[in-house]
Amino acid sequence: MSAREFNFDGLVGPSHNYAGLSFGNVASFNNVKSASNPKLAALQGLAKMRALAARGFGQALLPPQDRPNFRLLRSVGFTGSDAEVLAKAAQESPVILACAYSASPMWTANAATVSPSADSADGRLHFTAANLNNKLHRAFEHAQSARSLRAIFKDEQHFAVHDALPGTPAFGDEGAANHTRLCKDHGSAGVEMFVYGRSEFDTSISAPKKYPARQTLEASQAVARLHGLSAERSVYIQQNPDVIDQGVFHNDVIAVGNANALFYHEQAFADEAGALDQLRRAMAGVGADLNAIRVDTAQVPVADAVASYLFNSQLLSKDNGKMALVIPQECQEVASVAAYLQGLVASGNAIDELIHFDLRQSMRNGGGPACLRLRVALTDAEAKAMHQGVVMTEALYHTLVAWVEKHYRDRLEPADLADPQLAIEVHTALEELSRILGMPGLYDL
Ligand code: SUG
Repeated sequence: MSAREFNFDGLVGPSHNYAGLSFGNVASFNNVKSASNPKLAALQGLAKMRALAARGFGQALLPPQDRPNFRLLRSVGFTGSDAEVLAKAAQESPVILACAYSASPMWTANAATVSPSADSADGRLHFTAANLNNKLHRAFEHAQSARSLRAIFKDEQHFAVHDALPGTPAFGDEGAANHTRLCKDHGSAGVEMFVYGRSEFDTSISAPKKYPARQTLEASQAVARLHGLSAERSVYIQQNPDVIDQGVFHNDVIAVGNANALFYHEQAFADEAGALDQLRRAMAGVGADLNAIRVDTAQVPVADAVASYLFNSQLLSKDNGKMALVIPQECQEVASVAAYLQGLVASGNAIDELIHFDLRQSMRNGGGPACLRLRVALTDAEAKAMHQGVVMTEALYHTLVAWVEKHYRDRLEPADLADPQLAIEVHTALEELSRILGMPGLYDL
């Protein structure tokens, strides 16, 4: 069966801010408490969606989440009216208030892990919402992620949306950021590659020393079970703990795959040769040859990969049989990366085009092009069965730009999170958005 990949980009919410909440994510830490521009952030994201849709790539969006998360604030003892809850949280624990206001749902690569119907035992497309339990500010996203996915993919004949795994350290799950599907083409059975940072129970597996490993082997295995994946076509690979300690908090900061190509840094995996060998053997079973595009440390040091987000790019299949690499503007500004990319497109390998975007507002929180999107390969029947209101078109783009212009501020400082008016603005904007997208009841307001 033929299938087409859709990228579901996170629409940036009206309270996009920099709170320095992600220990281990260098950009988030470096930009702590600087002023953000929610309007510009949303427009930058929309520009990417529009441009890729105009090029003919499958493009849709996932809506922002409701902010602040009053349920979180009330569950930890802040009481009273909404305004009182905000005032008390701002006074007693600004960091918890920032968690309740986190911008992080915009990085939809972390919303869920996705297995297309060609890979699953029951022939349905499966999603498991990611529990993101490593960070307080992300640990509550899964409820709305599952709700949004169920609203879009509600036809149970085609789709299954699983709730998040138990929210304990043993099942730390960060979704598609640590999952790559390699295949001959999107419609036929593929190999699902799960990259984990540590194991809860296997003490022979080394863990990073400085920064947390967010994804466990046990979580990856549980997702594969829920999705009904075959053992021969599921590959588990350990991320190199040393690169986690250098700021590679997800595998999608050091590797990206598409179709039969894996574009990766030589230091990405704990055992590079073993990883490639496992992938080659599994891919032979689906009639695909691995095209391993390796970037050496001598060409691009890990620090430059982290600074530029070279690997947090999107690899998109084009009609000419080649692939485009969608990169953030920062890749042109880091000398080693810019030089490497010039050679890459000239090399005659699978990647023959670079498409770059200004995503600085997202990048300053450690989110590049690949963080901003959740990949979903859909057959024609599935593409018809999903909710159509989220598919990016010129008309939707213009409607959303007008909506952003109307509701978003162009400057948000940490102190603004205490402003009760901001919460009201966000609610008003999201109520209107659910009407624009044709998704009544999207939010549990
Ligand atoms: O989880 N940043 C996100 C960035 C996620 C990037 N996603 C992928 N690599 N797929 C994170 O670290 C920062 C929020 C703040 O500090 O305000 C944040 O959550």
